[in-house]
Amino acid sequence: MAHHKIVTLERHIIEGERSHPGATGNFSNILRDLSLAIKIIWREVSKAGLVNILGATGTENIHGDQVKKLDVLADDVIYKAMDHTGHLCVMGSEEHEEILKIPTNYPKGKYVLLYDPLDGSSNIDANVSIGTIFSLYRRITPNGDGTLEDCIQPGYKQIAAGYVVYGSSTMLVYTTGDGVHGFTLDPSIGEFLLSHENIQIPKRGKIYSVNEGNYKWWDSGVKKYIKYLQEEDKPTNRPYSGRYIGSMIADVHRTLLYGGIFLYPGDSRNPNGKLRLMYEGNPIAYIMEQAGGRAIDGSRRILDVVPKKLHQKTPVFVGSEEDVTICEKFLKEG
Ligand code: P6P
Repeated sequence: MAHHKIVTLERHIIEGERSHPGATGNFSNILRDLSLAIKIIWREVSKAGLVNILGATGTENIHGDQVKKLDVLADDVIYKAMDHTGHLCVMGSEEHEEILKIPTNYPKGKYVLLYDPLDGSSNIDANVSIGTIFSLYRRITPNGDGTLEDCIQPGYKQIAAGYVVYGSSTMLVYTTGDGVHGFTLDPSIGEFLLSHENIQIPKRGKIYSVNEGNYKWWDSGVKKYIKYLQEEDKPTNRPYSGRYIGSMIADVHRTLLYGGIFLYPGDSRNPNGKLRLMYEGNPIAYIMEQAGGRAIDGSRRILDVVPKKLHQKTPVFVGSEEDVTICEKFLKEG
């Protein structure tokens, strides 16, 4: 029987680094450390349903431990897994207004990690898939403690980005600029194994993903685009299907694998929408483009937006190249 190559996340990164002459091995160490944090988060998320038995959030569980909100726990786990490694000069978390300094007693490195520890965690009580999202940048400042300037770089400066979707199986999807690769966690050995090499998003899909409850506040271009998707006259000769999970990583992951478009537009109440540029827009945009898709904020590439604030929001239109291009035309016509 032909044995499939068993490619762990670590092996894939190291083999990838060999094709990057300048690679210094730091990146494989960073992803290894991050994947440990992710496995700890996976363990907590997978027993979340048992919290009531083990103790509801904010109370003590049967072991007498304080049960933390899962997003607070995930945030803490990532920070503590990364703060001492000597690879990072600063971090930024979607859960914290300010940048997160590296403790003074630890060495500072040349990278910056931005992360959303548990996106969509409001859905966890309904057992809906949620996700962890991360972005890696090279520092701008020469040395010492990283600064806000190191954290608010445009998305095209990312050297790596990825997400984890904690669902029926737990998958880690990442890019370092050489395509997008998916790994599935084998819980029996606690390893992420390569399961989706070089993911390419279909050039056009048949699914659109948006919260239609915001319809009345959308710009006319968005309204006309969604109405267009619901008409017959397309190559598929049938309307698109609507699929909205309301957990961005789950909606983005389905869009990446099946094609179509995920959109969170700005509207008359929130011109920049709800999703955050640094923590959601940029990492997802990098992955979508690396998979042959597109990612715009309505008028330009998300990766070209020059950030002004760490938590600024951005409209998001991401997915199959042809779908985003058609959407862009409707947005431009208004
Ligand atoms: P709405 C989850 O709370 C989240 O941040 C994303 O994961 C998700 O895409 C979005 O908000 C859903 O927002 O307004 O449609 O409920």
